[in-house]
Amino acid sequence: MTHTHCPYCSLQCGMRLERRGRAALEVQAWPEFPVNEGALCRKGWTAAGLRGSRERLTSPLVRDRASGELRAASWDEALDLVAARLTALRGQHGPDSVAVFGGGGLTNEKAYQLGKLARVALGTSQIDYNGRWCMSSAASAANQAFGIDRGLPFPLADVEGSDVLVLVGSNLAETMPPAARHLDRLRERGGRVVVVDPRRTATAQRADTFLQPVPGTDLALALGLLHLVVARGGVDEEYVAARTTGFDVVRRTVAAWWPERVERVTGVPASELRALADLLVGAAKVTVLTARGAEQHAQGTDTVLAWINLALALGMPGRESAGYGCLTGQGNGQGGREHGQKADQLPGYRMIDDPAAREHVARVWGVPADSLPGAGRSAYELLDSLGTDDGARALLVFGSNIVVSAPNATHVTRRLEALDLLVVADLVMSETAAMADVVLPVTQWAEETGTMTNLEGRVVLRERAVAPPDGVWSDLEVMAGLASRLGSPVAFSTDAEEVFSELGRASAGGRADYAGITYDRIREEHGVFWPCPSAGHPGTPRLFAESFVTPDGRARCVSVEHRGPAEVPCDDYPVHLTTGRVLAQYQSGAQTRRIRVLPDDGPFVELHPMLADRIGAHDGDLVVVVTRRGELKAPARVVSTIRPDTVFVPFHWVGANRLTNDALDPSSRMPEFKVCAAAVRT
Ligand SMILES: Nc1nc2c(c(=O)[nH]1)N[C@H]1C(S)=C(S)[C@@H](COP(=O)(O)OP(=O)(O)OC[C@H]3O[C@@H](n4cnc5c(=O)[nH]c(N)nc54)[C@H](O)[C@@H]3O)O[C@H]1N2
Ligand SMILES: Nc1nc2c(c(=O)[nH]1)N[C@H]1C(S)=C(S)[C@@H](COP(=O)(O)OP(=O)(O)OC[C@H]3O[C@@H](n4cnc5c(=O)[nH]c(N)nc54)[C@H](O)[C@@H]3O)O[C@H]1N2
Ligand code: SF4
Ligand SMILES: [Mo]
Repeated sequence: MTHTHCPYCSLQCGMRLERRGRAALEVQAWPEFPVNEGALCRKGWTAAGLRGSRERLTSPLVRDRASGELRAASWDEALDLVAARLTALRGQHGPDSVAVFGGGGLTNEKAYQLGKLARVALGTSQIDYNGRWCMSSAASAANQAFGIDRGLPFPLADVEGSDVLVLVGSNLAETMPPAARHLDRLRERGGRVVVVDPRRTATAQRADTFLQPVPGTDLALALGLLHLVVARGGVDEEYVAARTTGFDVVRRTVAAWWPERVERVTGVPASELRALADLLVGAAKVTVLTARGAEQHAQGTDTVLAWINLALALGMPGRESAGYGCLTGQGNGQGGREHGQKADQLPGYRMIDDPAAREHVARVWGVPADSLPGAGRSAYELLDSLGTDDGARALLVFGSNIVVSAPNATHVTRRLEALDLLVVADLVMSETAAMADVVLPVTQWAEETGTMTNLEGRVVLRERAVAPPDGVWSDLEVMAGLASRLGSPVAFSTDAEEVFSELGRASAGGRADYAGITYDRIREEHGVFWPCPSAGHPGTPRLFAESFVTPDGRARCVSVEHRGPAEVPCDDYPVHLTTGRVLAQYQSGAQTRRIRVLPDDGPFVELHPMLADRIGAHDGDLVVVVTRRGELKAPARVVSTIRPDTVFVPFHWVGANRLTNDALDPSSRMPEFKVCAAAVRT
């Protein structure tokens, strides 16, 4: 019996794994683990299904030059080949000709080691990861406003104590189902749940108040709410004066956002806005949580800043059971952004252009600080530059299925085709692995040990429960094998606990300080919250009670204006397209589409009966969605729960991202996954 955590989302639900026979595993409840109290969603209960799957990769594969097909190879052959080709490219075109792409599903140890592989063994600045497409706008906003980016600055269960919980662009009833019980308990206590979503989702059905804005207008909505809070005298002036700076400018900005103007932009009736503002002003404890619906926009950072301003004006952040938080998405979406796989970062959430940070990390790594490269390109910009004159010519992918999940995916796939060398480490033959020149089969979750940091900043331990299939290596072994073949000046450990203790030293003194966390402490304490700077430190479940992490300890109110989406509907593309998730599938589907008991019906187009009528489509008919970038044919799902001017397509299958817009947020570099202009026809 092994205590571990789910292989999928950021809730990192605790579960127990029981061995059945030689290799089979059975998932069982772990009721004592506080985050999910024994509950799991369908994906969690069925997670062991991929272990027995014939679709697991069990041998390295190398593309045969003559036939163009992938063929089995030994580990030595595959790694020697990769190292030789990377060395040749670096010799000819310099270190930035090799790029690395990571993922928020990787353990902390892997994410840390991947950053080190890039900076030390390859010397490249070109590393980024899929978290850029996830919560990066919220990260950018939280860093500006609070001086720190820990998605939730409090344990998730704290929301149960709120009087009003506002969920902006989160469908947690489908994306983290065990978390939905907090909504029910909050309401049993007499609290109110508010959901803001262009679709009346399963989450909205659990809400007291539902606002249904036009996609891409949450910023205007927040400005309008703050306008009304100011007008009603609802600003906590004492808190604003003592704990924030910059509110005067914000107050002036929102003066221009009267309810009728907001209604014109957002489609939310002024009466609903006024009712919500009254609810907020009358509440002692308000929590605002954003997720991808609000964040995955070219104005995602400013949108989050606007909602943070609202929370600050109401005097909430730092108060018990109140404040602002972001619902991070991937299993290690939080830890994955702290330890150096992001283009501009070193471990411990240190910035790569900070000389003191470079000195500290270089000392831990045993290399000179001036040997470390500077900041590289963000995820989409990195992919967009592949194979161009100043872009990389080789790409190593660990933990992302880019072909399915990147925006404007047809273009990105062409950039991958333009590479001299594509190397993919994966568990299965993902759509991206299928394009690779070299495929490296790696262990998964139950077959290896490592830590994850959940959406609350709680560092948890996944323990190995079963031996991996023959022929499969861990990512740490792959990285060590590559580093030595590349002539790395320092050794790379393959032992997760050893890597974790090195990571602790590298993070010491940084914003995300893990120095006091050990595997034993995690086992004993049901996880440890960072920052945890020393062995005797209890960890930090709650931040901001006394001060924020800015130089003067005050939160920054940053004045922002609504710009609207990069593409607005026109005669040719008259509706809004938005994208997202369904309960039974995870991300690009690489893992969950291979679990037979999970429904896998392919993409669909959700549209309102009025729109269906206008184009002459019935439920189940094939319809075509067209944008400036591509088209997708899929069955119509006619539902009255979506706005009549909006269509929704899940992104778990190839197709949705052929449609999406690669417009980027200027600060976070987040692509605009959640809105573009589209036409839909039969
Ligand atoms: N089942 C399942 N669960 C998952 C995942 C998965 O793939 N499948 N992935 C995990 C990951 S990595 C993430 S990031 C999280 C994501 O978790 P969520 O953010 O909850 O998921 P999404 O479905 O992407 O988007 C949430 C909602 O945003 C709405 N939305 C679309 N456009 C807008 C808009 O302009 N404004 C507002 N307010 N809402 C809008 C959509 O209708 C959708 O209901 O889920 C995690 N959990
Ligand atoms: N249209 C649209 N597109 C989106 C989004 C959206 O809402 N709409 N959401 C975006 C978001 S929030 C996210 S997070 C991304 C996610 O999109 P992806 O980055 O594609 O995420 P996954 O499907 O989880 O891909 C992980 C891949 O790594 C493999 N893998 C799993 N664990 C490991 C491991 O430990 N090591 C290695 N080497 N491989 C592993 C899996 O088998 C899989 O092939 O998609 C983004 N794309
Ligand atoms: S909610 Fe997330 S972590 Fe929990 S069982 Fe489902 S996928 Fe796994
Ligand atoms: Mo995500």
